[in-house]
Amino acid sequence: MYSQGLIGADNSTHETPDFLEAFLRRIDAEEKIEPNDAMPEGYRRTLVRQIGQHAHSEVVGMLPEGNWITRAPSLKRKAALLAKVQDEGGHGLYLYSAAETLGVSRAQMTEELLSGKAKYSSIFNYPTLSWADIGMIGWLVDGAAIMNQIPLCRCSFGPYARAMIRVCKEESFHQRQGYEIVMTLAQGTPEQKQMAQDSLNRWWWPALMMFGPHDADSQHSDQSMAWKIKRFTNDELRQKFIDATIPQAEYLGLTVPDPDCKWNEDKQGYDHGPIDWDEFWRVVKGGGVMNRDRIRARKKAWDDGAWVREAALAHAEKRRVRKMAAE
Ligand code: BYC
Repeated sequence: MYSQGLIGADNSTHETPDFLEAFLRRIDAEEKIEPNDAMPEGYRRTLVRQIGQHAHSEVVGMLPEGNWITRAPSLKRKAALLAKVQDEGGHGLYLYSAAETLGVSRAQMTEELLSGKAKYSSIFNYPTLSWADIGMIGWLVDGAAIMNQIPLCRCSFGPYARAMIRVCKEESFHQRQGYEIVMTLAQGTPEQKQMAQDSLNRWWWPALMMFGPHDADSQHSDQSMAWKIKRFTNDELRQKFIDATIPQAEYLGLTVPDPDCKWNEDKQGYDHGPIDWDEFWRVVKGGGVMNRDRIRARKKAWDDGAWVREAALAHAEKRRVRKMAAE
């Protein structure tokens, strides 16, 4: 379908109606847009915002799980958790690189994160209070991330879509290791099962919030769908996640903390109770339990890493000068 009427016309001189129409024709023909292609400024800005926030989420997401590396209950669990946290760091790097192809530097993106201008996923502002939370993050948080990211493998912007293919493969392993941790607890002693249930009670609603506001309140969805950056709306993905996850909870013998969650024969999916959007916006705007800690940790990491960046630049400069002298 030709998605007329949703083009983000900008004041840029090259954004003539002919240019914008030709751009949308490429999108509608499922052509990938590459970094050096001409693109509307709004398309570029939307991608920088989303990919940058996605990268920040991966890196900030290392913190709640990193908190448990020294306290993992066995060597096997520690090794798997270490590898998972390292994978998340790698995802952040692919994503920062994808955003850099759009003309924004990693330093700029980091500055926006540290100043509070750029967001990161609300989910990482909740604390990890027990070992069960590590299982719950893998099962629910990576599960929600996969539901959101599989369609991003078909995003119209080539570098983002390609980065997502590898990310999704790794997230799928993360989801399974999380589910296995929760299964072990759910099949363990009554205290272990209770620990898993308590953790599910705390993480269920924040996991549903990861998909973003209801469609009616989503500022960017219509335009992002027209540009094929997003392929499904926030509510569509949230529904798919609920439908996939409730049978998994039933298999574990755990119950989601939502008395209104029931199978609806007519829609062939589960209904759910109201989401506390006041809590969501409070957390997104910095009022969650862990917001300050997370930003403080990222600022410390950035400041502590200054000497590495300086040394790498000095080394690159030295090589450049030597190469020039040799030519
Ligand atoms: N948290 O118009 P909307 C992971 C913001 S990490 C915070 O619907 P859009 C993992 C939104 O940014 C997975 N903010 O926006 C890592 C916008 O504000 P701005 C992270 C949120 O962009 C470690 C405003 O609300 N995944 O996998 O069309 C361990 C209005 O929203 C949230 C991604 O980042 C939120 N939950 O849709 C384990 C996926 N939701 O920007 C796992 C890529 C909304 O105007 N991102 N906002 O200031 C996306 O798919 C989309 O950006 C979203 C939001 C679906 C999140």
